[in-house]
Amino acid sequence: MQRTLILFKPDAVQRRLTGQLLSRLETKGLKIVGLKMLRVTPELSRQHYAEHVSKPFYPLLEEFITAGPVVALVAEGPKAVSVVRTMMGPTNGADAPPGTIRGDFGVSRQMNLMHGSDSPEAAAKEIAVYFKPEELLEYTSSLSAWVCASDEGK
Ligand code: IDP
Ligand code: MG
Repeated sequence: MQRTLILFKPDAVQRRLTGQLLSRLETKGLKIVGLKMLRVTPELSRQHYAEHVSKPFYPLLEEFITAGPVVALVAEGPKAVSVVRTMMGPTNGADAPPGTIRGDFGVSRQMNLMHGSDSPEAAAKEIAVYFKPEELLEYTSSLSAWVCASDEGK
């Protein structure tokens, strides 16, 4: 069982796609254990995108990610990190295949709607950055029994 950090980026919120994106995650069978709306500050952007801060595209990326509210979520499920990365598709919406979120909703390299942690290690760090422990809810979902077998976790 894994957890991953997801952001619906400002383009997704402004385009009123929050419901559709959340629905895709829920329909896939992921369990939402944390959910909130916030504004990414320049400081948080530098922390979140530390690996990209020195790249030429970073100033525009920071401008974009801080330009409006984001929705932050923690989703839980078997292989949640890779499941969400596969659902999102490649970074550039123009290259992302139909059926992926970036492929179905966008054509941009920057405005690609969604962030998903790229490894379990990154997920642990990012979850701790965006959520306090008490903001992550432990609960039993009665549908879990019909989402995967008992030896795959609930
Ligand atoms: P990822 O979100 O698919 O993991 P990364 O390469 O980690 O992609 O880049 C982080 C974010 O930075 C991307 O999701 C996108 O919003 C933006 N980005 C990545 N590469 C470029 C670029 O070449 N130009 C502009 N923005 C970019
Ligand atoms: Mg990345």
